[in-house]
Amino acid sequence: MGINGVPSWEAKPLVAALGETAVWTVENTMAFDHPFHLHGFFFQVLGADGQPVRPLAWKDTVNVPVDGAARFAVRYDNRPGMWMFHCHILDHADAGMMGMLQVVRQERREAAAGGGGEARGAGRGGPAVRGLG
Ligand SMILES: [Cu+2]
Repeated sequence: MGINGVPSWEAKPLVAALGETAVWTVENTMAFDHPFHLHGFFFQVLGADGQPVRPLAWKDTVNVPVDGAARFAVRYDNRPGMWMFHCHILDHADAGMMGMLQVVRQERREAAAGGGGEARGAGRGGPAVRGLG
C-alpha cells in the first residue's frame, strides 16, 4: 500500500509553509474506505461544491470513500515541524499508507522544497494525494 503509488518508507515529505492555507484533495483508488488522518492541525472538510460542510467543525480525520475523494482546507497556523498523515486503519498505515508533511518557516521553504513533494499556494493549491492505494 502507499500514497501516490509510494509506500511510506520510500516517500519524501510534502513541504508547506508556515502560515499557508492549503486545500488537500485525497482520492481513494481502493475497494476500502480509508479514514485519512492528519497530525498537528485541524481542518475543515469541503463538500463537492468546494464549500465547507455544515455544520462547521474542526476535524483531524475525514473518511475517503471507495472510488471517491475528500477535500479539506487546512491552515498551518503554528507548529512548524514534521507531521505525519496516514490512513487511520492502522494495518493500512503499517502497510505503507502514511506520509510526512514538513511545515517550514517561509524563508526556509525554497531550500526545503527542492528535495520534497508539492504543497502549493495560499488557499488554492495543496497536496494532491491521488491515490490511497
Ligand atoms: Cu486505509
